[in-house]
Amino acid sequence: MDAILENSWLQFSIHLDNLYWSLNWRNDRIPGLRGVRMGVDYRLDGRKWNIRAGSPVLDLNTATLPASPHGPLKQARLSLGPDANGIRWAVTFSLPTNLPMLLWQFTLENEAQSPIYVDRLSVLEAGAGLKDSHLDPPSAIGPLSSPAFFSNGWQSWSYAGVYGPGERFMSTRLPFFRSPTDVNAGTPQPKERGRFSSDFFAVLGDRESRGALVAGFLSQRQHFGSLEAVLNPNDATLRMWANGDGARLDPGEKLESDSACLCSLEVDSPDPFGYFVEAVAREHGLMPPLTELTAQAPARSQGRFSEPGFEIPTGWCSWYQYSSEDYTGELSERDVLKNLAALRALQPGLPLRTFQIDDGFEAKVGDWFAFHPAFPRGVAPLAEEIQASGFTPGLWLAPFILQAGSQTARQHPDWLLRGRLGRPVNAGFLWNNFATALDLTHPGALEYVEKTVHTAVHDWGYRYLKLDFLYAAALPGRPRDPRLTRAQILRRGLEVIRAAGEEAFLLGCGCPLGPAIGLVEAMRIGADTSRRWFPYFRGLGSYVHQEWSLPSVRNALNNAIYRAPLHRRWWINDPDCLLLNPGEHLSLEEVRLSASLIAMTGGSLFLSDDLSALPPSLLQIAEVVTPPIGLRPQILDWFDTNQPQHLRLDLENASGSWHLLAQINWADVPQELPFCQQIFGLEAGQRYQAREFWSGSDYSLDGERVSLPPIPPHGVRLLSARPIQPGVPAYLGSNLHISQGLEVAGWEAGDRRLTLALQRPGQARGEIFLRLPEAPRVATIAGRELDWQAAGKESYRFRVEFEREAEIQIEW
Ligand code: 9PG
Repeated sequence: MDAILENSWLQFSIHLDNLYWSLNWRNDRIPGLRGVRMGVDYRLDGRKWNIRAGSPVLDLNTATLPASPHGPLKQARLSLGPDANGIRWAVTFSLPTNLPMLLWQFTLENEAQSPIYVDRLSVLEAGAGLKDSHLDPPSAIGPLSSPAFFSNGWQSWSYAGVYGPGERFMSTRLPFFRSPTDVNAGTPQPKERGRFSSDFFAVLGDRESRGALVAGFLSQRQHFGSLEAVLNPNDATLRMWANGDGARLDPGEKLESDSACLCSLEVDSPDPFGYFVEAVAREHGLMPPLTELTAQAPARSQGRFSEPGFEIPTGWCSWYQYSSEDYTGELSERDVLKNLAALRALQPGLPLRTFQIDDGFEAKVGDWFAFHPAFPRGVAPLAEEIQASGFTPGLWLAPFILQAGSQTARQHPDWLLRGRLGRPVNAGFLWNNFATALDLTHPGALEYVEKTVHTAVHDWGYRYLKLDFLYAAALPGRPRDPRLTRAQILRRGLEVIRAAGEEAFLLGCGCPLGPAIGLVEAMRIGADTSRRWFPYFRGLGSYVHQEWSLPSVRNALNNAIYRAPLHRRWWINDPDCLLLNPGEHLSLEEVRLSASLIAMTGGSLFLSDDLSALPPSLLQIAEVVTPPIGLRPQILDWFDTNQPQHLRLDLENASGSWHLLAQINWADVPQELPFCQQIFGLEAGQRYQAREFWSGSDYSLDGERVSLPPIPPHGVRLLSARPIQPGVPAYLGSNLHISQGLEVAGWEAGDRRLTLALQRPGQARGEIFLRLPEAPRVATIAGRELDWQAAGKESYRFRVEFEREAEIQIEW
């Protein structure tokens, strides 16, 4: 007996003989899956069991069910078992009527006499590589003539990027140092070419047909999900499972998995991840449920983090100026006060809101109620001073991890998460020793976390918390409550923090992504930055250049690009700080690239230089990226390379609509990257006037390939491209804001005249460029005469100086 569910995108069928299912897309560019297998691995009385089939019974409900976050659903429920031990297993497939995706969920019921230990829920096994059993019919994915795989790393710092068939997975060459921090213990780190893994979700698709699939989970409340793919042309294999972590399922108990999801993805769509990422947001109540009505016209702007009033965080963070090469803090109260005074003196020109004290104030990581000698008064008085200076007080905490030798570890050995041999787990080689972690299933440990956060928010007065090293709650071990998975333990820990700091703004860092969704306002989505392009580690030189989770500008920017689709849907993305002062190892070009990409990917904007010693030329870079643009860009070549070169952001205001186009040179040598408007998906028939932000050069684009100067190593070409019409005035850009147009607060073009208003914080001074049909007869700013010069064909440069806001009148 076969069963079929279908909607206008896909057709899903289950075959009960041999138990497998298939998925076909009406759009034949999207890879289909045939012969998909599933299974459950568990242990009972020390023996391993694997359920793959067993007298399946199907209960089909093709009538549409009401209310779900994803709109109306059709469902098919498959019940299996009980197996020889009395373990029942069921899978519910749900097909949303209005979405190009299939969802399915496992339940497992223990009807045996003894507890079982769940190792793996295999929600999907597909492709030609499933050679481990006789499969009839054989399984297949595709066709995928030119396969590629997008991999998402486990936690904030872990690498995200795209691979092609002959490539190698970016795994660490320093597993001793990096594995505990960056890698999910349940996700393989393949070594051979063409084999890749991912956490939570991944994309498998075809670079030729431009069609792909997102495979992933809608949440990570119950389990950490892992994926593994093997890519060979026309022969791909995909596995996806939920890690049971060996959690105990007692007799009479039942577990329910997170929903697995397969979703179609159009590689060249302006928002390829939209359907999947928004489904995840809806699953967590961060976007309103889909209804018949909203399904017709998906309201892109809806959702908690895209409300017009939701402000993108900006501020200053102490870490990158006051830390050493081996990542230990070297901060003192004096440094804090000096920078506070400096930031205050920079008002109102540099309106950053949050002043965040990072690692270094505490006696030891884990001992939050004792302070480093450089902070003799503790941190409560500083919060007061920060507040009095007009900023939101921000504080770093690492509530789940314990530094070697901390008082907390010594006084409460029962709070520590321990491994099989009873020794405290290794939470990473940090602060020149092995750190360890709290066992959050111990009520005392959880209470300590609660007290730490409550104290920081309510007693000390910090309303912005950077919560770091959160992966420590999800390390493999033997928790005191063996019934909980690592994902459940982490999520419960975060729920306790959320409740203790209810009114605070929470930033997750070093955090496995899934379990934090809906519990934090912002999330670090990449490795730390540093004042270096390449990662640096204990003098190992270029041996560590392929470490993608170590601190470096390149590493931080890579993830800011690849994880841009999450921004304003799951949280506000935090790309880490913008370091302005190049120091000895960065170039000005690298600083400009950082500023450009941080601005274009829309996340938080934090500085971390010594603000009392910033030269005006560098300060100006901070000014032009403030306020943040806040939007998500398109990454045009995201699936074609592991170093995307082309970003596009479409902007619009009273002055009209324009495009911000970034072209990145990741190479270590200058490159003449070809430029034409088609690369960026701009209309070939439309003329544009473009202005490069950092050089101020302008170019006119008419659909032909233009030859532009080479881009320096690790540099960027950042163009604003305005469509132009003959005889119509246009705003061409400025050096006032990196968007080259968001500084325009009003625009009214009349007969031979133009009125525009500019808006910038503080004292603004710079140049704007206008396209006018004729040279100005009259030009004034706030009633005073305005200086201008011809700057090319029909283009004019105006030197402007004003405070906060000014009106400009031009007549010709
Ligand atoms: C404070 C810092 C900053 C930074 C965080 C985090 O050795 N390590 O593996 C390691 C990784 C990250 C790290 C420090 C050490 O940085 O991302 O912004 O807050 O902690 O200690």
